[in-house]
Amino acid sequence: MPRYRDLTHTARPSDAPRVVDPKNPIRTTDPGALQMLEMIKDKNIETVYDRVVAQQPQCAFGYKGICCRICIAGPCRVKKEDGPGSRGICGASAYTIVSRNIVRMIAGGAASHSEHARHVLHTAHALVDGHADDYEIKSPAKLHKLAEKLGVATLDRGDKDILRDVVEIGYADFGRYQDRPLAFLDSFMTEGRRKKFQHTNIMPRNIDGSITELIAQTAMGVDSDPVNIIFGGLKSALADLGGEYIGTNLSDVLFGIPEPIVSEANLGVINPKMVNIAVHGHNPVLSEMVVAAARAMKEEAVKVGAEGVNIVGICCTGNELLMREGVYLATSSASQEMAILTGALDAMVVDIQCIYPAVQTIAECYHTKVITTEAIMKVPSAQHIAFNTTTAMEDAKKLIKIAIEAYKHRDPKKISIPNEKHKLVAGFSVEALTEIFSKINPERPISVLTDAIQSGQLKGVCLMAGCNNLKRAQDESHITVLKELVKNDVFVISTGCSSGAFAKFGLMSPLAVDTYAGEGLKSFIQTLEAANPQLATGLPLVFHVGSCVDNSRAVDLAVAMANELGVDIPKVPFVASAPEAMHEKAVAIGSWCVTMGLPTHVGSLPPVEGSDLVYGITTQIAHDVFGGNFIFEVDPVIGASKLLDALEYRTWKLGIHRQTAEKNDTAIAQGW
Ligand code: BF8
Ligand code: SF4
Repeated sequence: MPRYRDLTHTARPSDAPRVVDPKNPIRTTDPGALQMLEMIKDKNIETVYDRVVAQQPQCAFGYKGICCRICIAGPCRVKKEDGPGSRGICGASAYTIVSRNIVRMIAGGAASHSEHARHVLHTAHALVDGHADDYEIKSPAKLHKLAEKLGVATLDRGDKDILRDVVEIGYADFGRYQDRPLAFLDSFMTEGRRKKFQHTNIMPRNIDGSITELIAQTAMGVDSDPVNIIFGGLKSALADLGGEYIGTNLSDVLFGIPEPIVSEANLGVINPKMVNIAVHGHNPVLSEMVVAAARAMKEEAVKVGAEGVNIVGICCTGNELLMREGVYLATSSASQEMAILTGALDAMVVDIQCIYPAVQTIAECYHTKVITTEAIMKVPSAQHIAFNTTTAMEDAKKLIKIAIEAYKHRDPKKISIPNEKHKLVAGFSVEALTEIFSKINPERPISVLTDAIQSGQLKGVCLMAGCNNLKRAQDESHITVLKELVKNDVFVISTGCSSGAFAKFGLMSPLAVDTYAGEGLKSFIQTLEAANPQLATGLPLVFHVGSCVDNSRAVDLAVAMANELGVDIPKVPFVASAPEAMHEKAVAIGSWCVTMGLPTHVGSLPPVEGSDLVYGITTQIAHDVFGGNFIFEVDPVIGASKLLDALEYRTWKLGIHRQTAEKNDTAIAQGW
């Protein structure tokens, strides 16, 4: 059972307002977006900040998860405590309806992440088959490491041969029918987690089958047992993690393992003197090519009077390129429309996921071309250029040409770029972090982190992840949770739009360490810097580990810490937080975080409050079974305090168990 130091804190959220200022359209704290809103205030331009206000109040049945639309006898709503109104037409109870709805969100998330992974896999497959000449194996080291984990022979073999076998295993992971675990997932698991997943029967054997099974399990008239439904959901959540693992690792093989890199973030990175192209979405397969094409086409931009081509990123495509290429991050999820409103964005090239259809509506008031590139992602009126890995560079050049042409049609009167931008240091793959730690302890690099926690210098590690959700002002919860954690000496790693928030606010900079880090964290970072003089840039307050699929990197770190400490993940002082979760992908990630044994804070309530049973399973019983649990808390200060309690409890218990093991000369206790 989770325990909180403040006795007024319970597994239920505080009574902080669920939707802050429901009528206030200034629903952002991002300084770049705020400047933009000021610039357009008399222009009658509709943005996401207006639409979220227009949607208030939102449907309470949907909010609590007690509206069922799974068959067309419905929609059915749970309207009463008892009697016929307390169930759907088929007799489904609140707990059935709530659990079915939430696990279908996990299926959506798993499908999204794995679709991304499948594309990277197809690209690697095309490369080994000789149909993707514009790509290469940029990191043979990563390939060899991955092959070793997957049991693929490497001795006296060419890299393409090795990659072919790795790709085959990846494809098998999508559709395996033999009773064997998903290979990519199994390859990095701790022994304790492996046993737990087998024992609870949630170890997936494939990705596609887990998702399909879950949709079938939750169809009208199939499973009505909420516990069984939730366990089905957790199997898909683990399939989601397997997909993320494929995505991250193969992207590293094809595009390189991220290393510390300097860049800048917020709307001020849009350069009025250059052809500006925003790449938006998630998939590095396309955007890496756009970056390469832009470098090659500088002269064509100069011919139309620009100084060159400036690629800027939005959302996780932005994170992928920031991590590996140092490409500027223009903005993140909720403020994506703002990039077009600068009047200086010549094209927005999108791939998949988190792209508001509204970008096209806004682009029509400007010269900006929105270009979709994937068969499953089109927007009415936007131009579609099918992107093909076989003709990748040619396709990317076509996109740049469209942007250069659009540049000629800019309206100078409409250009207004916020002057907001901040320096940052990103690129902290687990390999990069390990390298930094190894300068202090080359034999056991991760002990540098775990020793700092056990000595009390650090309180633990927190993964901060997730989206924007405008029920509260954009980025406010990300920033507040981060400040509370670092003030209390937590080593924070971040992904996705959480990273976006920190980058845009200047908190991903070495300069922020002095201002915001507690004494323990500050001295820890200073020790790392002193041991790593080659990192001329210094180290940031918060360590960017990548895009949303790169949450798998956080698991790699948690596993490495567990192995170093000789325990399973539920005993490691490691927590997660998604202060502004929005997407189905976030529901899938949060669910596998809990299943992997992490206390996981979510700052926007998912639709589970309609069933006390489901709420109790996710926030309390999950802790007994898996060692991780959800902490649903909308107030970011209270959310952070609950995370700190979870870290403190773990460190205390770990210390007690270590002392006892040393005293009695036994192995460390594994219970949590
Ligand atoms: O995949 S954090 S809003 S961009 S879903 Fe989307 Fe959420 Fe951003 Fe990245 Ni992740
Ligand atoms: Fe209503 Fe049952 Fe159909 Fe859901 S499955 S819409 S509760 S009849």
